[in-house]
Amino acid sequence: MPALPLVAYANRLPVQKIRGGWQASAGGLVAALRPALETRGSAWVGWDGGAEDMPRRVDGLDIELASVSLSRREVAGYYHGFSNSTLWPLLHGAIEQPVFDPGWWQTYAAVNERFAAAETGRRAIRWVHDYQLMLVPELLRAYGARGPIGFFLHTPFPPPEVFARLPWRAQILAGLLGADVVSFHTDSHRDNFVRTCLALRDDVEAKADRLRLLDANRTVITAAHPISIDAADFAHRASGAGATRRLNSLRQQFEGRRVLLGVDRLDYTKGILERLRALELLLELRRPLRSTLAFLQVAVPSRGEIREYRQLRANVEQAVGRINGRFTEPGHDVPVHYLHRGITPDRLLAYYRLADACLVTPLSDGMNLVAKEFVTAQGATGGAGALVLSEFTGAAEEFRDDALLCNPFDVDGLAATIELALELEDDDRRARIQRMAATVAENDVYAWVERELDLIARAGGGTRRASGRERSAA
Ligand code: ADQ
Repeated sequence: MPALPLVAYANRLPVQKIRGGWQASAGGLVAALRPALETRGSAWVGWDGGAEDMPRRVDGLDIELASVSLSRREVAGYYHGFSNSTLWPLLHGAIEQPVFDPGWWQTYAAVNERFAAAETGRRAIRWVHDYQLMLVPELLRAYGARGPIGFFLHTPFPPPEVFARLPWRAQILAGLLGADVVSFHTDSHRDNFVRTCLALRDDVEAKADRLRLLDANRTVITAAHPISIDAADFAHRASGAGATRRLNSLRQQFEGRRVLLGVDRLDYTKGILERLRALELLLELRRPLRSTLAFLQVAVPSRGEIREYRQLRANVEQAVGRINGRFTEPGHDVPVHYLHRGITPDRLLAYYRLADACLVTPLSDGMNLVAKEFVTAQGATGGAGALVLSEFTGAAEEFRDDALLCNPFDVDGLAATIELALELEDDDRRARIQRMAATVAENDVYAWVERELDLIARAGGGTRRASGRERSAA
């Protein structure tokens, strides 16, 4: 692990408000970065989320918080606007129409400048996260920040002909190419990025994992490092008393029914409507399943400020009502159990253990951690659940051999795959789960952090660990 301090950049700071103060938030990225950050006197730059009393330090978290405050107008333009209504749909292959608004773009650029200016003093490894901050790498370089710069994109990167629609494509590419390392979850996202750079810029040459910027006389390394979860902790909690207690009562509630599970943020990329249509078709074709199957969909409220998300919620609720209206037998349970809310970690673990099959069917998804959580929870407890997994998730690259892959746009095909998931022999399903759980355990989130930071530290030039040869290559 490299020894320079680390400055992380992400949209939000890694803390949440509790009664009487602040504490480290429970999110996966925070937990994953914490060991690397806390051992080196490090900092995290992020939006304060509107809090007026954000402290510089929080008890129990040895990280300096460099907060960026945003006005309501900035939140509207930078966050709801350009990040979530322009870049998010564009990066997911324009499955919803991206909105191109010059005012949002200007606000996004101005807010990215504020993030970049927040912390430039010390020599450090700078690790910038995700689509909200795509201009930050170049800005850091322009502001003279010392030390190597890495960027990790948590979403997919689309093919050049889709990215090329963005009126500010040149600026976004220049922003990213300010980094020494630009990383993605998968080779196909990385290849799309490399092809886009070659198509849209005439000063770039590509050789293996290196992009040579001829005018700037610099090299940018591209990488594919799939993110993961804290597998050991997840496995431990999955078999813990809290999850087991909840599982026992769920087993009683769902007695006599096989359970299909969906767990997602309520987002149009996640393919929830397509999943419901496939279930509807299955119940239409296979009458006996109407009284022996339950579909449990947990949908975490998300981005309700944006019209497409409100529309999605209405469409999902309409579909759930339609399916339950069509297939509920009087006196029996409904086929679709729909929870529009977040749930506690133990409850989530109990659902993962309960499920006969988990339906992870996004239309497009950078990685999808739900798939990794499901196989880990099942694997740790001897489960024999099946994973139905969209081809269009990053996770499909790692689980290609053992998940039941599907094309979520093909409703008939998806219905058939769900049926197959229910029909596989238990031994076969258990063996598949064990192999997928082993893959996650071998490549956990700490391995991901280490691979990323090692590469950034070596690539950036001027760090203590970089050899002369590597420095001249960079
Ligand atoms: P997301 O789009 O948010 O992440 P995902 O990777 O599935 O998608 O992570 C969702 C997380 O939220 C999981 O850890 C899950 O347990 C949790 N969660 C979901 N529903 C919940 C509920 N009802 N209650 C409580 N917790 C719930 C983005 C990208 C992904 C990429 C990640 C990480 O879109 O492609 O995998 O970042 O890089």
